[in-house]
Amino acid sequence: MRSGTVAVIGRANAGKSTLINVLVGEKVAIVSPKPQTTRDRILGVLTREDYQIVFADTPGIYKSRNLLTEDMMKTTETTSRDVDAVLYVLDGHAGVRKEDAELIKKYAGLGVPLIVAFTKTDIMPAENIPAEVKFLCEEGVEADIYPVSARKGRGLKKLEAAIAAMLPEGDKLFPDDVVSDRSEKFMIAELMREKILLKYDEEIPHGVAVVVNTFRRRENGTYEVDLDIICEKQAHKAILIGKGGKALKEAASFARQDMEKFLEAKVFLTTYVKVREDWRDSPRLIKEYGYGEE
Ligand SMILES: Nc1nc2c(ncn2[C@@H]2O[C@H](COP(=O)(O)OP(=O)(O)OP(=O)(O)O)[C@@H](O)[C@H]2O)c(=O)[nH]1
Ligand SMILES: [Mg+2]
Repeated sequence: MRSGTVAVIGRANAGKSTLINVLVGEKVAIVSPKPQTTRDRILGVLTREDYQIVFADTPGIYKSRNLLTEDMMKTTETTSRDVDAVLYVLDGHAGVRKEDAELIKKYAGLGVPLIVAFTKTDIMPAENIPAEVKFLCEEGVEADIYPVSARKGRGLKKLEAAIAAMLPEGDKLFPDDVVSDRSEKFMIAELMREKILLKYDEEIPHGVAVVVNTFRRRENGTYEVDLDIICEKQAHKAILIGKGGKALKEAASFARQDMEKFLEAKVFLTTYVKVREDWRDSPRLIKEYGYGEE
């Protein structure tokens, strides 16, 4: 039996969480087209007959602009130092940059094995792949590179086998039926945040935190969920709610549908929008909303 933890690292929006979700076979982390979707370290567990891979999803590498993003970068750094292997995710569609080569070399120097997943190959010309790989080699990258498409499910078997081969011999870290280290309540808050990332532009979702106040399973099997959507400015609150409450109603309805799928039960969702000026620069509020290092 092989088992161990693999830090999944790469630039923001590279496709890390998407890749983990397809490898694990269940949604353990939210995904969006905007950078900085993942804010916490989230474990996703893949158990097979002869190995168990514990993926540690991390916030994408991004220039930090406030205390929250600074904390997110710290999470990524500490996660990369406490694992058995590193999977560096490259966005093939966005193209490989010198910065990627530098980052790969940096993480390869940490003393644990590292491989590279070159993802989103479904939305780039296949003939460009060799040139990108050549560029990385010329920049001094020695790691093995696996082209994959999380969306089309291409190249995943080979990647999975290569990841498993990097792990040490050892007992499973999690029971067979566990896919994530996060609670249902955490996923509920994240699903709400995912819909906000998808529905609103630029600064609005990045300044949003979701806090679940009530998460209760009623006797008849339905769930009562009551949450706060916290934003940074009065103007953002108005945009979040929209004319006659229409925007929020739509976002909440999308979120509720996903919550119902996730919990396999009917959900009664109530949402409130609150303003907390500059919470992303308040150590106290960042902690209160559940971000930053444990
Ligand atoms: N076409 C295509 N799109 C992909 C693939 N993988 C991810 N995406 C898209 O890329 C975007 C970013 O995906 P995420 O998984 O959220 O990326 P991430 O690296 O976790 O991003 P952060 O958490 O912000 O660092 C989303 O719109 C995904 O749907 C892929 O294999 N093919
Ligand atoms: Mg992510």
